[in-house]
Amino acid sequence: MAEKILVFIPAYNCEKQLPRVLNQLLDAEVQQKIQRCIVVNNRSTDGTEAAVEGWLAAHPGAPVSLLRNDENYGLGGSHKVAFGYAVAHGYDYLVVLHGDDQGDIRDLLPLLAAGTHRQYDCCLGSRFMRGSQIGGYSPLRIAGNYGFNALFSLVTLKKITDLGSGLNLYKVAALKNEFYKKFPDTLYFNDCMILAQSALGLTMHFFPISWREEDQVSNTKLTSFALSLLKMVGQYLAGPKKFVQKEMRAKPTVGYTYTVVAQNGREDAAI
Ligand SMILES: Nc1nc2c(ncn2[C@@H]2O[C@H](COP(=O)(O)OP(=O)(O)O)[C@@H](O)[C@H]2O)c(=O)[nH]1
Ligand SMILES: [Mg+2]
Repeated sequence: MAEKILVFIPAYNCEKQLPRVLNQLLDAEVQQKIQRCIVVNNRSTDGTEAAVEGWLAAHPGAPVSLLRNDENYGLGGSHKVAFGYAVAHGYDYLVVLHGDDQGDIRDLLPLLAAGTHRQYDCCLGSRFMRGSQIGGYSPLRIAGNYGFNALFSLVTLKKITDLGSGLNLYKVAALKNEFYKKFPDTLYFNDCMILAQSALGLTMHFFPISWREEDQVSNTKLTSFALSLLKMVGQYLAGPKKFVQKEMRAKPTVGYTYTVVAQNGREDAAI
């Protein structure tokens, strides 16, 4: 059987951008590659769900599901929901595409066409490598990212060119043992994944993406983010294997449960 690819869109208060992100899936080549998309609404307080439902009604043939987290689990917690969903439904690969329309899923197409995704445990979109395009970031933010990429490269002894963009692909087989369960539910989840994947010997491949910040609101507070990253690096250096086992959540959640709010097509239907 052909490989099954699931797209996961984490969404929190992005009613304006989400229909544009879903429109990206209408690209003929993208449709050929993916089987389903789940939008994971992390209990948005704006019209995010109505925006998705409107889009679903306008595109009845599109295999898109709208899930709502039973509690606010943060961005990391939403990843845990999606990882669990991908395992439970037998997908081979999971693509993460942020719901606030900063990236372009078509940046993945060359990689999928070449079959590169089969060679690594994850393929991570990079905003800061040869071939990447970045718009709307301040020079300070760009410099900070390069600095942290260098620091993470040094401690992992691997060339890391992005700590957490909004376009990534994971091999589902590598997620089955839930090694990520105790990682932070916050925006630092991806950063933690990189250190953990390094400690566990999982392979990572970076590919260039285009990324823009136009009408999006970033929730990343740069100073506290930087401090949290430094703390995380310290914990990693104290013992990479112990780091992976550590409880890193402020409030451990057991189930990461969700409700399916709306769904087009059968769960196992191909596009
Ligand atoms: N800030 C925030 N974003 C969330 C949450 N749950 C899901 N997301 C999604 O996570 C993505 C990244 O968040 P964002 O604030 O844009 O961070 P940034 O783009 O890295 O500065 C967006 O697609 C959000 O819609 C959450 O609880 N808080
Ligand atoms: Mg964003």
